[in-house]
Amino acid sequence: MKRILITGALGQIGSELTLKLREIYGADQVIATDIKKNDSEAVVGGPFETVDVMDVNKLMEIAKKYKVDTIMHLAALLSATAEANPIFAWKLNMGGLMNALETARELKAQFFTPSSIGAFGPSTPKIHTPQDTIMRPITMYGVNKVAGELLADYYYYKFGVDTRGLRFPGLISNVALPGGGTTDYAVEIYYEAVKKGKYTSYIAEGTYMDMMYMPDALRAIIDLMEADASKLKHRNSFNVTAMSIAPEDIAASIAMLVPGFELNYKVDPARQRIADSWPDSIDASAASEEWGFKYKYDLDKMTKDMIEKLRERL
Ligand code: AKB
Repeated sequence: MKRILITGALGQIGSELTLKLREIYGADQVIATDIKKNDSEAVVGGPFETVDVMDVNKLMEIAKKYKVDTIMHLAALLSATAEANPIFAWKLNMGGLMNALETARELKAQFFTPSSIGAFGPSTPKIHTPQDTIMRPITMYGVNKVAGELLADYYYYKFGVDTRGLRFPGLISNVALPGGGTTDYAVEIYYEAVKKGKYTSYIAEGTYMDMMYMPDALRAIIDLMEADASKLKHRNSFNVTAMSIAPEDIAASIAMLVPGFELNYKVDPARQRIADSWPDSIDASAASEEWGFKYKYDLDKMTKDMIEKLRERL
């Protein structure tokens, strides 16, 4: 039976991953942790502890208290916030990761942490970006992600920690809002479509980035963690994606369900610079071949679900 500790459990991925894992493995088997507490389901529906990932002693203490055998380390700054605070981003993203890896080593726990399309840079092939390719990111977030992938590989080779990871594209969800990412526009657009029937995008027309709906992202994490280790050649970190889209593609998909939906642009140069340095579309064939990655939601299927769920809630 798995006993899983999640850091950053109240973030965009964590809020849904915690509930999904509790559904599969049992509520008491999933220990949610975050730097702050709220009254969400992730806090009230099972064990929750307040933990700052920068505090390795507290992290170890909580992991030992619950005798965890799996650590899912999600606490991190996203690309735009990291770019605005690069020194702090290095400390939190790398320090937190190191502390979580050390905890996994001490407890001989399996380990997951997400990487990102942000690990690629302007010299990476932009279309169907291969699994193994040039990685020279120009953002602090990207530097953290490449270093993080290598560090997780190192913990496997040097200490035998069963580390695994995914290079996530922009994740679209209707539960917790993302914060400080470059791809956040692709979530905001749905909220504004339902609330106001229009949206002003900070990402320019014609800017393609990979995206994936949260249910597919959760399934990918679970499938990778359950995958037969002997089949994994890459471990950290697999390209995964469900669609390569630009703002106008999402707008066209929304307009089929929200007649008259209006998309305008007011480009934010800081986030546009980040988006322009990332691939247009990545190739997820290594993930499919090594552990059977597949996705269920394409753009229109995701749009239908997003609009239905947001209409019920807002
Ligand atoms: C971000 O935009 O920073 C994230 C990511 C793609 O890693 N959503």
